This record gives sequence, structure tokens and C-alpha cells, in this order.
Amino acid sequence: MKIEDLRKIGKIQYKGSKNKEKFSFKHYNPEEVILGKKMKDHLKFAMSYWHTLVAEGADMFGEPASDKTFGESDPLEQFKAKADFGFELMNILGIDYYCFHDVDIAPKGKDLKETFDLFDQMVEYIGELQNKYHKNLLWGTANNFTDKKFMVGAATSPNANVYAIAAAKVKKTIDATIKLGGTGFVFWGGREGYETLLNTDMGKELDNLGKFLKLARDYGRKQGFKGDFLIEPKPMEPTKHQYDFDTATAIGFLRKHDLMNDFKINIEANHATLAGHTFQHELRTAAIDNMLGSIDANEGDVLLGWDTDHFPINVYGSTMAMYEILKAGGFKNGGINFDAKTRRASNTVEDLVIAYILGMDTYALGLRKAVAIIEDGRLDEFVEVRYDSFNHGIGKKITNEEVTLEELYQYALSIDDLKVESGRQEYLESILNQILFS
Ligand code: XLS
Ligand code: NI
Ligand code: NI
Repeated sequence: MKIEDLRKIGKIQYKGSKNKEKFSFKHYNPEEVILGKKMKDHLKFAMSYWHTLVAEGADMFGEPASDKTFGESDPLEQFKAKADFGFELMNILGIDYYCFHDVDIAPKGKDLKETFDLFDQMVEYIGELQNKYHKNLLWGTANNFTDKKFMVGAATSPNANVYAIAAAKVKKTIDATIKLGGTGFVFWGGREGYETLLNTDMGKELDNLGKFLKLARDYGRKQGFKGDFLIEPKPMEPTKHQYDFDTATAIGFLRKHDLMNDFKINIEANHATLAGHTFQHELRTAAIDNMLGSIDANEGDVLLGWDTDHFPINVYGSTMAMYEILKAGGFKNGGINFDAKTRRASNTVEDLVIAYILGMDTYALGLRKAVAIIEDGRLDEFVEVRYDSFNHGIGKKITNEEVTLEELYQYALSIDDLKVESGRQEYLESILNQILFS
């Protein structure tokens, strides 16, 4: 891939839904105001550094199929060229944010000390690019899963030295996140889980993980970090069972360790479906506890059982996601990170740009349709009426916790005209289709 190919494509403009040019937005019109806010501020799109600038399409059966050396052979120069390409890509797409892991942005040194020095140099370099292009860091994270020392965990490793190295990497990446003005710091526990309980002290591992998160929180706050710490749940892959299984599990864990005030959830669509939930379910679960922080927008393949990280195309999914996000009051420190990659055979600069256009348009259209659902009002009204029995009589007493079990017993004996209303699912689905396709 070459930066000149991006410059040849030039800035992507909004041309409307009837336009047939491949390099144009059909639905994303960044400056358009919807519900009192610009589309770009509703959506807060972010580029994922790892898929976009690092991963070269290698899989378990095949070698890299896409070139991300950007014409450089010296390791540091190569990472500078990655950054140059990334910021130019954000520039032509009008993406204001990006997300990275420590290992994505700088080459590995001969030891931890040299690795950190190279990292510092690249943080400096990226800071300059940020200023030049007026871009912002959405969140940073430490990759504590790729290196073989993390094969049995990082914060849940049985080896205290590995725990210490993982902590050092988190410290370093928190420093960088603060320096680059990031508003989030993510923990995805790729290796925080187990393969078999025959060799695992699960209770100890979970306690160690809780302590690890507290150490990170305390350090970050001491350094003046005002953003959100985020847990990104995922049930499996690479480990058979990961501790941050889904949103409900992660929230339970945070509550137990008294971390609810500092942490929120970063919800990934494909992780939701791996956990056997819809993306909407995960978003709602977080929103109920005011824990909806940020999202990793992508999607899986119904026929495949792993994290395929497709760029989003499903408008039902993006509509219901944006509906949940709007209902939760929108993003504050979070945004929409495209934790997504092109298919292995889509390995040109054009493919990459088109993939981002597809993802951004899918979410822009989702936003428009979510607003249409809210303005239409029929779905919200139906749900409100459905629970109306809790607004008066015995229901009101239940709501206000003004009733005992004995009173409910007496009351139940007096019910003589019980009628449970229809849930009207198909009717509501037909409204959804009407809004989506009109
Ligand atoms: C992997 C995760 C990862 C996190 C960041 O499945 O989605 O990419 O987003 O570590
Ligand atoms: Ni992710
Ligand atoms: Ni993922």
C-alpha cells in the first residue's frame, strides 16, 4: 500500500443516496445537523490502527496477502510511514479519531527498555501528526496477548513476573494516552481466561485481575486522566473461556471490585454475537447501568463461529445500535471504532477506503433510521403502554416498594378478569421495516 494511492483518491464527499460514484458517501454527511447535533459528533468515527495499518491478512493457513510496509525497510521508518498513511486515510475519510495498542505504533526493541524508548519516539511522532491533521485519540490500550509470555494470561497469569510486565505496559500506554489527549483506556482480556480448570486457580486469577484494574485506575487518576477506563467483553477466542464473557459479567465484576465509577464498557458487535446475544442486547444491558462507554463497530458472519471483524453492512444492526446509543444520551468520551478488516483478498488501498465508506455509511444510515424510529414514536409508545399497569393500583405499589408478599397474596385472590395483552411482535417488526425501507 502507498500513501500516493490515497492522495489520488482525494477527499471523500457526501453525494447522497442516489449517487453511483464508488468514492462518495451516500448517507454520511458530517456537518448535517440531526436532533440538534452534527452527524460527525453523533457518530465520532475512529480508525483502528491494528487492522488498518498493521495486520497484513495472514491467517492460520496463509501468508500475508497485503503489504503494510509502506515502502520502508528500517523498522522505525516503517512505523512512521504507517502513521503517515493512517493520518492521511483519516484525512480523506474525514475520520476525527483513532485507537491503538502499544505494539501497533512502534517496533519491538531487543528488551523492554528499548521497546519503551522506541514507543516514546513514536508517541512524539504521532503527537505531531495529530496536531498537523487536527485528529484526536479516542482510546489507547496495551496489547497483553500477542507476545508468547502472555500465553497463559497477563493480569491473570500464574507467573508474577508476567503480571509485572503487563502492568508496566499498561503504565506506559496510559502515559501515552494522556499525552495524546485520549478520552478512553481499554482493557480487552484476550488471554485473561483459561483452557482447563485442571490447571487453573480461577478465584485467584479473578482477584488478581481486580487488583490489576485498581492499580491502573489509581495510577491513571493520579496522573490526571479524566477519561473512561473501559472493559471490552468477549466470551472466547483466543482462550476457550474469557473472564470478561459479556457485558453483564463485566459489570458484575466491576461492581464487586468497586470500579463502577471509573469504568464503562466498550461493546463490540461481533463479540456480542459470539456470546449468544444481539449487539442491541449488550448495549441495552450497559445503558441500564449507565455503563455504555464506546463501541467497536464490526459484524460477524452467521455461518462462522469466530470473530471475523467484517466492516458493518447490516442496517438493521446499525439502526438498533444507534437507537440504543441515542436513548442512552449519545457518546461522551466514547465513539464508534471500526474494529474491522477487509477480507484477505480485498488487499488494495481502494478496498480499504471503500470498506471504511461502507462502515461509515452503514452507521450514518443507522443514525438516520434510529432518529426516524424515535420521531415516529409508535415503538416507544407501544412499550410505554405495555407496562402501564405498573403506573397505578397494585402495580404502582410494586413500583414504589410499598407492598408486602402477604398483600400481593390477598390481592391475587381477588383477581377475576385476568387478561394478558398481545406482545404484537410482528406488528412492531412491520413498523420497523416500514421505517427502514421508506
Ligand atoms: C479482539 C478485540 C481487540 C480489542 C482491543 O477481538 O476486539 O481488537 O478491541 O484490544
Ligand atoms: Ni475490539
Ligand atoms: Ni474483536
